[in-house]
Amino acid sequence: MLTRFCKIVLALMFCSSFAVAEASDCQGVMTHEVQMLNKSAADPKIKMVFEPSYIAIAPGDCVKFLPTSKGHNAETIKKMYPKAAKKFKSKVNKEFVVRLEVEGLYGIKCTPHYQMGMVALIQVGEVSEESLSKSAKVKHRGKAKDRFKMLFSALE
Ligand SMILES: [Cu+2]
Repeated sequence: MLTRFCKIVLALMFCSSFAVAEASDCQGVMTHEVQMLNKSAADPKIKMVFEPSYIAIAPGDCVKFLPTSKGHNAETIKKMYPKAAKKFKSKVNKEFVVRLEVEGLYGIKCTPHYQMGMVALIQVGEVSEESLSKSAKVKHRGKAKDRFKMLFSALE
């Protein structure tokens, strides 16, 4: 029989193995790189940007966010990722890899620069008309509004 102490230790081991699972899950898996930039390489007039800011990937692929410029991170936006998927939030200035297994559309923001329009869309597998229009209806503030309008208009 397990003592209470053993059960707690087991629980901790279980949890910590989950916490590191994301990065190691991506070894040998198709990985798509997204740069986090102060200035767009394609158009220097565009500041604070994920590049590319839209990618379509297969379920189970990984996305690697690269801190090419300083001061950025990547975080899922509320109501803009599939219900069965896990939200995530990376640390500022750190490279971050995440495996996206649940099909659907993921809205991503840089936490410090959301208002400045630093947002991205990741499409995983097929996205239904319904979930596309639901995601497009989410309200945004500042420049995020215009950037999402552009991103969604390219999808429709
Ligand atoms: Cu940023």
